[in-house]
Amino acid sequence: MTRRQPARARKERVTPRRPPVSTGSAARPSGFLQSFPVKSVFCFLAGLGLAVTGHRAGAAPAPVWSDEFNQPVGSAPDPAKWAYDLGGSGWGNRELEVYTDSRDNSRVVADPEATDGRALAIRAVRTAGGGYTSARLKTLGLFTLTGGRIEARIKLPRGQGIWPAFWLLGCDVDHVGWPACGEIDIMELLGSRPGTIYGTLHGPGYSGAHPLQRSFTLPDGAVFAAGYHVFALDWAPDRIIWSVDGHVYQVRTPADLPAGARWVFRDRPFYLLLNLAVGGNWPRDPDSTTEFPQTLYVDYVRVFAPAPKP
Ligand SMILES: [Ca+2]
Repeated sequence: MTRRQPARARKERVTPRRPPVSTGSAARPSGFLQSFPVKSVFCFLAGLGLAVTGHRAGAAPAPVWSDEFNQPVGSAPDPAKWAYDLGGSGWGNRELEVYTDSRDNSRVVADPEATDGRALAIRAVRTAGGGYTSARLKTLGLFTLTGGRIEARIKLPRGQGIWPAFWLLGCDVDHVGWPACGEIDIMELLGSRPGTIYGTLHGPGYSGAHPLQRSFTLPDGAVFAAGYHVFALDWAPDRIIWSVDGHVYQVRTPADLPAGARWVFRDRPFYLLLNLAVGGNWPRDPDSTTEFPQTLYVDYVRVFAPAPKP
């Protein structure tokens, strides 16, 4: 396992995530001061809402939030559910892509392999000038959660320098910084190792060179680009479980933390992200073997409420 590499890549990942030019609350410095209280209140209310809906007696096990990505082909991701991170600052990892809100980089497409025939496609494109564009979607300001089951059915891209991710970030990242805000990576893949995915926790005292991380590799040389797989996180206040297609490959509790470190995944709101990066400290840059465009297909994302307390 190359744990030092991803750790180093992630060490600076979050704090510089703001694009150099962006909109609304992402602008600094005034945007930071003005937007944080709004985001915080929203995160609190959204988290509270999830907690409330999760304890309805006798409720059927339906998602409390989901996107089936079954809008008309060509549609943008639902703006009521997803916002964009925009720009190309490298995101603290020396990534090469510029994130856009263009339909070139994110749209609903027809896919017979999707459960409902349609999926979100996040596409990394090489531009005529030799750069790359892609997309990074987030639910910040629209939906947050403090636990439960999160799952997504995803068909992954491949190739040297290709780095897709489905993950969670603490809503207070702008206030407390990273890694104090906490980061839960439900699934990351390096396109140079297309049969292996990673699940990771980053927090204060266990990021940088020492995140909590395990990988899962498909048997018999199979690759994640060959079809859809379900990546899930079962998140209780003091236990986080990662699985692929129902196979659990990692369980983490506060007992796994380094001495004196703080578990930052209890009763704090997080938001979802889906992105497709190109290059960066961990995957390294694309090379002559990398084919573009590369596409991350998402059939659905579903969030289920935490199990009621006995
Ligand atoms: Ca779908």
